[in-house]
Amino acid sequence: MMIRTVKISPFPDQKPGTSGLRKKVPVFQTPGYTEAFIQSIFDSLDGFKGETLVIGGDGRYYNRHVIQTAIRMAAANGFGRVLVGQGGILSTPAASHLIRKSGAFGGLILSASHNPGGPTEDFGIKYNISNGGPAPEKLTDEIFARTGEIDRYLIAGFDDVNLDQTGTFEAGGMAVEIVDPVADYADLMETLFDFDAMRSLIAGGFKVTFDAMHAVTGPYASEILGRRLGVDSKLIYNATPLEDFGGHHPDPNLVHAKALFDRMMADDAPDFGAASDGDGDRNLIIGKGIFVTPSDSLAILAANAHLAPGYKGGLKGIARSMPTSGAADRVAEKLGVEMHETPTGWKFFGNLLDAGRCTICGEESAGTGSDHVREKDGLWAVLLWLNILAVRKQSMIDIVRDHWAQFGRTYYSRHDYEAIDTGRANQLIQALEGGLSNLAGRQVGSLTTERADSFIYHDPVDGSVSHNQGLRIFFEGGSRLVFRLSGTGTSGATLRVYMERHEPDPSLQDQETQAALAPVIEAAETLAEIGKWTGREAPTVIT
Ligand code: VG1
Ligand code: CO
Repeated sequence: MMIRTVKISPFPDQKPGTSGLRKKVPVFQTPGYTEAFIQSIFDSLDGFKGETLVIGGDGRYYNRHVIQTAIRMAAANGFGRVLVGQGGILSTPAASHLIRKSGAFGGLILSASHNPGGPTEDFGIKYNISNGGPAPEKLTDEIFARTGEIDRYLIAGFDDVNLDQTGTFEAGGMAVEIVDPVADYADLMETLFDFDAMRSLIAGGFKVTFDAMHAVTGPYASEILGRRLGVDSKLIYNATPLEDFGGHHPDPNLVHAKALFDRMMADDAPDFGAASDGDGDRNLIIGKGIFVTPSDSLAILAANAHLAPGYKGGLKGIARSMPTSGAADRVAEKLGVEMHETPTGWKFFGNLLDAGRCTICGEESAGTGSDHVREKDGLWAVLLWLNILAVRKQSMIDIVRDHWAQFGRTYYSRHDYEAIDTGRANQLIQALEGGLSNLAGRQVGSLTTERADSFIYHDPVDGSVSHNQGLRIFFEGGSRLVFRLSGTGTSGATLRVYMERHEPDPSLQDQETQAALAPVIEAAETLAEIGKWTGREAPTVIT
């Protein structure tokens, strides 16, 4: 086999963010850029000679090109086998499952998730380790250090492989297996959930709709919801993956999945609606006439998970990212199981899941998952909801209201200020952080601050410590405000402001969210002077 060693100079901007390296496509197209990052990953790993690497992506523009590059580089670097999703497609949770099931050394997931796709839009590369989960921070730090000194990459000289035909062949001395991206994952779902019960629910007239947003979950939803569960194919929208997601943001929130939201609020709405994101790890859940916040969804799923066969033995614990609301904490308390609060990003859940310290995890950004894989999993959340609905035989709205009556309602919202000036965003955070230590006891409108800090995470499994994971301000009475800068954006900075307030009284649980949170929203402006620093009068996205 011909292996070329190509000389390159380091690129200074290859620091992995919350979930891998994300840049605009033209940046990845800079000669040597993609190769430098992939080689830096390989150079940071030990002992993969002859081992298996899983490769797949969310189907966005540039996916096929980078897959070919990654296959040639895997061969040149000495991997023994690559498993590649047919057509270059693997949802993030399916890739996680495939890594675990095949005993692979690791995997490359090519995705910029919920970010838009196309020739001038976003692309991303992420490395997952042998447990199927995102590389932990220690490894992403090593990869970044390596990108600063790299001077060559290795690539084999064979032609493009045919990604569209399943089968096994040899290329450059390495086995290349093109696999069905859906089948194994769909089978895994059948081991966790009661498909008979869900089929009867749907056959009995319970209407389910799903919006795949022209992203990777289309084929998964068509197989699992359509063929295996009997959901009417006309109710599975945008099921064909497109390289530019049809020009939309494949972000399942109330702004970008507004069409689904509107359908679910109509008089003749289906009973259950859901959507997923670019790479299939996020979920949006909407019942007829009721939007369920991701934080509430995590809590309700955790409280009812035992109704599904895969979780009938109960939960070992629950984990949530710090900005996620405290709704799940109340469930953990009632169940008498461990509750963990981690920094933003799924990579922080891996240790807890591997150590058996939690079963279900979630993030406020529409990510929920369990120990069945080591990624968040959009369709998994949809199926757990459907399994619970099939057993409880109640409407979504009744299940949600019951939950609030029992545990209280946690009003929750996130305000995003996208593409703001990076320098100003950093100044805002610095100014706010500088004042945190003097904040206790201050009157802010109708609220009084209780304490404030910059969140530090101590991983209870490997003892690692992660600093600067978001600024938290707690108010008397239990309201909370969190500020952090996004680690997934590709233009300027994005400020995220997270607000929550707990309301135990059932007679006060029917308020409009922004109105219920008004004092906390005002406090955010007073304390952080968002308008002054960002020059914006209002958030770009409210979820
Ligand atoms: C965002 C979310 C975070 C999520 C991450 C990756 O990160 O807030 O909860 O884990 O995206 O999700 P940030 O740093 O922009 O806030 V996905 O679906 O991109 O893999
Ligand atoms: Co995603």
